[in-house]
Amino acid sequence: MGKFPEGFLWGGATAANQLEGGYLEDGKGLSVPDMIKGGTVSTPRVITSTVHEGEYYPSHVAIDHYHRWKEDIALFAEMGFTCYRLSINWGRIFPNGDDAEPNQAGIEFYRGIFEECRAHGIEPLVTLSHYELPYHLAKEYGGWINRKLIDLFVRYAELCFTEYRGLVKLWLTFNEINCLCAPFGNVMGGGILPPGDNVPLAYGDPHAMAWDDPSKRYQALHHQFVASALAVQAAHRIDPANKVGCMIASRAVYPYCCRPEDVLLAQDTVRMATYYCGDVHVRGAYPRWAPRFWRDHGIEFVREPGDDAVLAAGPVDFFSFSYYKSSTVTTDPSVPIAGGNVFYDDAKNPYLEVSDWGWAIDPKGLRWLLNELSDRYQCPLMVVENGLGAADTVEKDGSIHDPYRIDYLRDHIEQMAEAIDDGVDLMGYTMWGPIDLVSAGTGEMKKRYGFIYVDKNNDGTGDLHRARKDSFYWYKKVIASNGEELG
Ligand code: BGP
Repeated sequence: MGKFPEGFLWGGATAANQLEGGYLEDGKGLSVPDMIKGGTVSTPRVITSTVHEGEYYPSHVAIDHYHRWKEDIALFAEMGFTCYRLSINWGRIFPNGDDAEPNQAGIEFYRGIFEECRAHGIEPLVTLSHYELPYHLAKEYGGWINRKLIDLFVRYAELCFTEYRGLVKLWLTFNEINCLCAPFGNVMGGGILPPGDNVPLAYGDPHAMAWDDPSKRYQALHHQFVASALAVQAAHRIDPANKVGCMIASRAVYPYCCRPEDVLLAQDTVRMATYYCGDVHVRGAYPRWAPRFWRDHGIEFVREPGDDAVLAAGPVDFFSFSYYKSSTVTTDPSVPIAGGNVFYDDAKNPYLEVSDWGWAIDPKGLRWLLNELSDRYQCPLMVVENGLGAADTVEKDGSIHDPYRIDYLRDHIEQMAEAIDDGVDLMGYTMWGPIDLVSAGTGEMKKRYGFIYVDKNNDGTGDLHRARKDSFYWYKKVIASNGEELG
């Protein structure tokens, strides 16, 4: 097994809308996730057109990090984090997205967090857009379908680069930008709203799919690519020490069997899962197979003259991605489809266990993916999300034993070490959700990723106190030994 290099970044990742709460405090405007309610598998998430009084919206209080961030960062520091990935909620900085002046209280809130991180020797890694579009931009502009959002985003990004110059050097533009390649990306990724009230968002739900228009999604995605490339250039201009990465939801993709049809489908799937967006971000151009993909799927969108030059001029400095699971694909309809909250019509892989939410657990897939990305992009890579969503039990004495989480993370860290030995240039690892937070996919609290337990339930009850799980002490040792003691 390889060794992790000196200075390897170890930590965890969160997103503002999933942990902060304080959804209208100190001048913040409504964001798209603030309109999403529900949060159990039996009451799936829906988006409403107004906030329904008295109903439970998970982001409104979330885990109240807005008032407890010092305590939370101190716990991250206690584990020895050298890096903390978090997002800035755009609506704290520009409450409506198009305001003439920024909201000073929002700017100061994040400054406090970054200073606190630095005081603990933690390098902040900041996502500018993690499913957090100001609701006004979704409602009045149509979300990212509207080209005006490019300028509004770049203005917001420039303000962040200027305000936090010297405090933040590592940036990501759009979280999991490739979620716009699939219908469920409409709302969270693109701010493209459905008509009506109480509209389901669950993957596969016929109502959720009925209003989907792929051309609109790919238009929105194109605007994000242009905005990202402009932001990369601005970041470098404002502070040459800035490094900006892309962030792509990635998975290993396997053919179910060696039938050439399955192999071709796997190739097609990984292209659309990862390379479509990766190529634009890293190589600065759409891949050569994109025009055929657009034609075959009836996708039409506007690329203005000059856009290609902008993309070419704004390649990212590093490639970051989330990795939770692998996908197995087949053209054979008789092969059983995997169940659970999986987002894709994956075949059931007979060689892999799945999480309680149906995600295929596949550490070796991470090594495969790291090698593929390294060969293709030849740039530094970073795993900025990885983890196991699981229900935890609090014992009578308050302890929380989570060996399943330790096993999952250990197995993935081991495979990262193998990939480093394979020659992969890996910068760091921020596992997802070091502290329990709201699930992006289901809105649940029960789907916990954290080393730190938060007393909050799916219905919003709980006193929000924090508690260290067994995995907390385990990760502390991992970091202290720079990945040697995985015990
Ligand atoms: C990614 C998102 C995160 C996060 C994670 C886990 O897609 O970037 O925001 O939540 O997945 O997913 P879930 O919360 O659905 O378990």
